[in-house]
Amino acid sequence: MTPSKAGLRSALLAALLAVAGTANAQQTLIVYNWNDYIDESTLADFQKETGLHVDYRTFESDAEYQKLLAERAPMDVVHPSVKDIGALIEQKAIVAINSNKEISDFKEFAQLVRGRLQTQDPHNEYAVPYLGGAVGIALRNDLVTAALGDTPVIASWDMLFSQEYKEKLGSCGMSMLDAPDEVAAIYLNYRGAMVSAASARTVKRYMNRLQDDVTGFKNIDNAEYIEGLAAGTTCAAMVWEGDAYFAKEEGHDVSFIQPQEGTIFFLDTMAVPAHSANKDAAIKYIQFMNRQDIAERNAMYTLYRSPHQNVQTAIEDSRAASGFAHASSSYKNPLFGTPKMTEAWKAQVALSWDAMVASYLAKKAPAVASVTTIKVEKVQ
Ligand code: N2P
Repeated sequence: MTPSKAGLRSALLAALLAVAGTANAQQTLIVYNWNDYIDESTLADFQKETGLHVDYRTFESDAEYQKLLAERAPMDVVHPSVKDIGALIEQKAIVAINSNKEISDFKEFAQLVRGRLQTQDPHNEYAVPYLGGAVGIALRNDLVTAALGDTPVIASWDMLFSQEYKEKLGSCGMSMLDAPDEVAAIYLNYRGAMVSAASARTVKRYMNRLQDDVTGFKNIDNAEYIEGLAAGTTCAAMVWEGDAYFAKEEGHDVSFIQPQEGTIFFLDTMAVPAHSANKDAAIKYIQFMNRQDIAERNAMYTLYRSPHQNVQTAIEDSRAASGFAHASSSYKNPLFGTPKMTEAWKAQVALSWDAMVASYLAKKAPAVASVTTIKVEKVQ
């Protein structure tokens, strides 16, 4: 049977679409970022300005993106923690993108950010800072006040790890980050160890203690606390600060504490995996996200800290005027970075972490049937 004209036309159209589809596919950039860590309007603007389509995906932990990188999952931009950049360079998992300083230069960044970058990427060639902040404790005030009675809220990790506080707060939902390097550094420091000088044996000893301390916690997780604080199923959680401020801004009775014993200043970056099929487009993306107006929008929206000194200063000034209180007004002590970890340190943390999680899961009481959680949507 001879094909009809209409049939020919639709075959032609299908062929044209297929070609267009291929062209589009080549222009699609796959970006992996942390959950709840962007103002999505910046993605829309990037697409509008460049015509490049972004396939935006999220991960929730270091382990997750490291696995994706190791498996060479299709990916053009990744947002690794700065503490891992040295290792990623050594493994040749990421490529130099900023040798000519066309994307960023040290001088635009806050001093603490420069220090963190320099220990991992001495010439600012491989990783461009994205957002950062403090690790601390988020409290759901109404629940905590009820559970504590006369016991005061204190700016201390004791709120999560001392017997006294755990006995009171355990029943309203406690949570710890699933971030082995950050938690290990914070916990060792809190318990009085010299974090950077700790031997593998010391790490092991402290991590065993942590194993006891997290017994009874509701979650070791990086996303559920966001929903839990909003829904009132979590009352005290170790958090990345922006998530706590965001819950507060959304109208939930949540506050953020930066513990006096000291805590981690974390910093996330943007980098291009060596196996990216789309490196030029990836560089355009990083350049765009590092632009100061875009960096400011992301910091304002997510309530994390911009690495750009002048952006952060402007944001803090406008927040001070509006009464928004950051735990600390700037990049001040007691914030410290995750130490430049030796292989032995890292290996022991990883080993102890797995043992701790296994024991935690084994001891964890079966989940309460049908707890309702509310999805926190970041609406502009
Ligand atoms: C926000 C994620 C913060 C990133 N939910 C911590 N590295």
